[in-house]
Amino acid sequence: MFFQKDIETMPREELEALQLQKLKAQVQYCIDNVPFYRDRLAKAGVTADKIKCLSDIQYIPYTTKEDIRDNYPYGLFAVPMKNIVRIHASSGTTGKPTVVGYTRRDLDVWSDCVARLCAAVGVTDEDVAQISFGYGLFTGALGLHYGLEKLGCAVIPISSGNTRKQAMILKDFGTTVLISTPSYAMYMSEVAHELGISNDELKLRIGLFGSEGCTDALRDKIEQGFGLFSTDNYGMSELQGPGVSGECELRCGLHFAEDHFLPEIIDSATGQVLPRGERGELVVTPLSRQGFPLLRYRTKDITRIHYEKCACGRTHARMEKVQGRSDDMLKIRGVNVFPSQIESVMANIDGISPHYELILTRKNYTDYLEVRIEINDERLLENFADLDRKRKEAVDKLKTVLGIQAKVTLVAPRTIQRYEGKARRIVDKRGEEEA
Ligand code: DLL
Repeated sequence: MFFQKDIETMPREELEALQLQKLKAQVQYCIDNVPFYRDRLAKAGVTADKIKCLSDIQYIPYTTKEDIRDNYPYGLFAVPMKNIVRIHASSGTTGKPTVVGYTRRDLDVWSDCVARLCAAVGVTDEDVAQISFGYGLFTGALGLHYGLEKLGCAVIPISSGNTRKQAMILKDFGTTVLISTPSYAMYMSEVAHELGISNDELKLRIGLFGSEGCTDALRDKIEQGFGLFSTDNYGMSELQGPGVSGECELRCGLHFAEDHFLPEIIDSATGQVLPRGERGELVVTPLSRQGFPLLRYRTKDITRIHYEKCACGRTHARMEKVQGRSDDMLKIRGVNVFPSQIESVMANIDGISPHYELILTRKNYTDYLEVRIEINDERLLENFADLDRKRKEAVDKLKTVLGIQAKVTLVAPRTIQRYEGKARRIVDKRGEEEA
């Protein structure tokens, strides 16, 4: 099913002509309204007139998360605050979030993109959609919310957490579409069954999952657990949130909303654009942004793009499921966590060494983080009260910076392995439960 069929099935030639026209306009818009881009593009010698074909985008410098951070909080906004009607944010590498502003038109485009990916997997105005993403600065919940409303669904804004209540609502409200991370969906299905709720009592038919990766094994388990059709959608707050790309019913890649986003794949080490079909880092230029325009944003997500027309009729390019990241960002319970954030928290606690290990596990399809870190002075081990005070301090500080609860284990000096090359500080055991 289509939400905007003319656009979604537009012949590629027309689509690329539209992209070119929008790209030129966006470059001019950035020069006119964002001092950062005015300087950057002037230094690079780029003007809108110099962009004659889509591949001329290569002359535009990349924008990175650091650029956004350097302009914290509103330095890259292109409109006065009176035209901003919504602000979202995502966690950054230093604990300062990256802040994103939307005009009314940005929200409208956003909800169109989301409505498209929902319609593409068969969601209609007859559906009852339970949104089990956390409402807040995170873009997942409100992004899906407005897209589903635009499609005419009955939206249940339950937010995340309180899983027993989620299960009860699934059953009592006749939820047909579930929106969450895949791991939370899996957990919810187990809780529902523990409560004696069988799939026959549920009306669930579609799962719209995203914000973190989902292996085929987990997807199969969710489908069996809930008896629904599980689909994947991708996005990131800097680019708007969800709605950047999503699977259609054929599940053979995630279609970009290519009239609003121009994707490229680059070699993350050299910054070179890679030929079509090769795997590398995804770079995206939003083409319709008013509040917070970005040119060639480096997502750090690794994927590949296919340009052949899909059997569903859509002409918009498809990206493969995200295969990893070129940086060390971790997604823990849907929250972005950088090991460097943990490092900087620990560096500010007296008596704690810089040697640490992050252990990620998954139980009941929920992620857990344990930070094992050495103390500097063995004598601390003899004083339980002091040791425990330090541990609590670390837990509290991590909670403030990361927004999630972590277990902290303080260990004796020189007990954490040392590496001669690149330290392998992350022990990710989350795949083990799924196997
Ligand atoms: O996770 C936006 C979103 C919300 C997408 C709800 C889909 C559904 P951030 O919190 O900024 O935004 O995190 C963005 O999450 O760079 C990827 O590494 C990862 N990610 C998002 N969707 C997927 C997915 C939202 N479908 C970061 N598969 C991105 C794998 C995903 N990873």
